[in-house]
Formats: sequence, structure tokens, C-alpha cells
Amino acid sequence: MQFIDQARIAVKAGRGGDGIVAFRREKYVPAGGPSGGDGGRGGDVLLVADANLQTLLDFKYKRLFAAVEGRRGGPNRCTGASGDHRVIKVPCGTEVRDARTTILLGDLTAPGDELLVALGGRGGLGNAHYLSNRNRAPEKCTEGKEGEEWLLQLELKLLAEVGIIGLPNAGKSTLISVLSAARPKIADYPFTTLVPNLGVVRRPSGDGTVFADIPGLIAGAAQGAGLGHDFLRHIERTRLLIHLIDASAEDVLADLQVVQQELTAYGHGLDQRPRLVVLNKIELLDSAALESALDIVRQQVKSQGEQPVLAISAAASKNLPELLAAVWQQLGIA
Ligand SMILES: Nc1nc2c(ncn2[C@@H]2O[C@H](COP(=O)(O)OP(=O)(O)OP(=O)(O)O)[C@@H](O)[C@H]2O)c(=O)[nH]1
Ligand SMILES: [Mg+2]
Repeated sequence: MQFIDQARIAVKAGRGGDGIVAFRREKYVPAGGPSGGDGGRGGDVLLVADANLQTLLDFKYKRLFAAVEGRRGGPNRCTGASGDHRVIKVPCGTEVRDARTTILLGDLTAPGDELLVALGGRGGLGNAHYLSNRNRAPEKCTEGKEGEEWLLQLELKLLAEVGIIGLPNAGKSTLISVLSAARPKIADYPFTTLVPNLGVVRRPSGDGTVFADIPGLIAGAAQGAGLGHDFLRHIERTRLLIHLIDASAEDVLADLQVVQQELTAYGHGLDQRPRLVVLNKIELLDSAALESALDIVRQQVKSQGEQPVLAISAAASKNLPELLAAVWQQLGIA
């Protein structure tokens, strides 16, 4: 499935129906008076968050969404039918902005969240409204008002509680694949992951917590190197980051710092987010090499006042229960 996380759409609410001019014509009712009905209201355009959608892909092909017009008024003071509303489904985690000013209009996070984005036009008035003592047979009516029209910018920010970050090839996708039912592509070359993967990890209580695996970060990502920091937006809403480091790398300290710098460069408070630093691929190291790698990383992490450093092997399923226990503890989940 293609993953699209940004889209622009145009929305147009329905025009209000026109009011009409009509007169009562009935046997035995001379000079029956004005009876033109009002036009119906135009339909609104609404966005609704739907838990079954994962991307903004639909908006790649369809970009214009219009609600139905209100109907004209009828004789005998009949008001025209209102236009149907247009309901657009978006994935949970969609931010909606006015495309021209980029002002935030709303953020649809929970399933069923609704946002009115274009108000339908009011119906016009029929001539029955203009009856007065001066004018017993008004010929006046008004037109319906145009519906609102807006250009919107949609941006999807995935709703994961835990984000897995690290350099390319650190084993992020492998980790999410062993912790959850997610089956992302895994390979021994950098940038295997091109779009974020979500996986649901079962807590001790049986509920699920969503983990996100995002494409690898490299030095300069904030300036657009590699896949850029574009995908960091998907971990903006996480409560905890798992920073995965390949323990068999030549310079684990450099690996640690590169990602740290990219988080800082990205901003949005990501470098302040609670973080578990985790060495991966430890089955490749003998115990002396592992101790020395752990020491190096611990020292650096301690100076930042973070949590204990963990050591795992995603591929060989080593210390995964310990990792999860640390995650639940950080999230305050028993
Ligand atoms: N020996 C060993 N290899 C591992 C371990 N975890 C992952 N790998 C291997 O490391 C390589 C990269 O794994 P991925 O999970 O694709 O890494 P990634 O961090 O998702 O990489 P990108 O998507 O490119 O950023 C693959 O060949 C994995 O099989 C591990 O614990 N031990
Ligand atoms: Mg990957």
C-alpha cells in the first residue's frame, strides 16, 4: 500500500436554494396573498476521523469535494429541501490547515472526531416573507447564498505511543517485526524502510500499544539528507522513543550522537522526549566487546540524565521481555 501523508484538497459547501415568488390561488380565496417558500440550506462539508484509514492516499486521486445545493422554495410556503452534507473520511491523526494561511483549523485524532470545514449557504427568502401592510402582493424574493469554499492542507501525523528511531540498518524494522504482527521489509542495506510502519504490541494487560518504525536517520537529515527528517513528524506525538543502535558498529558513540543531533535539529521538543537507548545485535559481540560498547554509551547517556541503557538482539530474540518491561515502566503502564 502506498503511504501518503500530505494532501491538498478543495472543499465547497452547497449553495442555498433560491426563494421563489408565488401566490395562493384557491377557489373561494380571493386575493390569496404571497406564498413563495424559502430555499433550502446548502449542505456543509465535514471531515470525520475514521479508524480504518491509514493514509491520505485517497486524496491523491480525488481532490475536490462538494456538498449538495439546497433546493428552491416551493409554492404554498414550502421550504426547499436542504442539501445533503458531504462527509469526508480521513485517518486518525490528520491535521487540517487552511492552505493559504496555514492556520490550523483542527486536529482529528480520535475515531469519530468531526470538523466542519465549509458551511453551506443559507437559502433565499420567498415572497411570503415580504408581505406587509404597504405591499399585499410582494413580487420580491432573494437568491440563496453561496456555500463556503476552502483550500485545505491535510497532514497525517501517525498516532503511535512509542517511536523506534536510529541510523539505517540498526534493526528498527526487525525489532517491530518481532514485537508485533507488523511485517515490514527487512534487509541488510540502508533505507530499506521508505515509509513508517506501525505495529501493535501487546501490553501485560492485553491491550495494545502502537509502535512506529520510521526510516533511518543520517547526519544532515534535518537539511534533507537521506530520506530527510520528513518522517520525524510521525513520532512527534509519541510519548517514548526507542533509540536503537547497532552494537557491532565501529563507533557506537558517533551513531548515538548523529541521531541525537538530528532530533535537536528537527525541534518540536523531540530531543526532550523520554528515550530508551538500546544496543541491538549484541549476539555478534563477545562479552568484553559488549561491555565496552555499553560503557561508552552509558557514559554519554548518563551525562544527559537518561534511563539505563539496554542491550538486545532483535534477530536472536535476546532481552526483549526486558526491553518491553522498560517501555511499560516508562509509559507508566503496569
Ligand atoms: N545479527 C543481527 N542482525 C540483525 C539484528 N537485527 C537486525 N539485523 C539485521 O540488520 C539488517 C537491517 O535490519 P532492518 O530491520 O532492515 O534495519 P532498519 O533499521 O529497519 O533499516 P532501515 O529501514 O534501512 O533504516 C538486516 O539484515 C537484519 O537482518 C540482530 O539483532 N542481530
Ligand atoms: Mg527499516
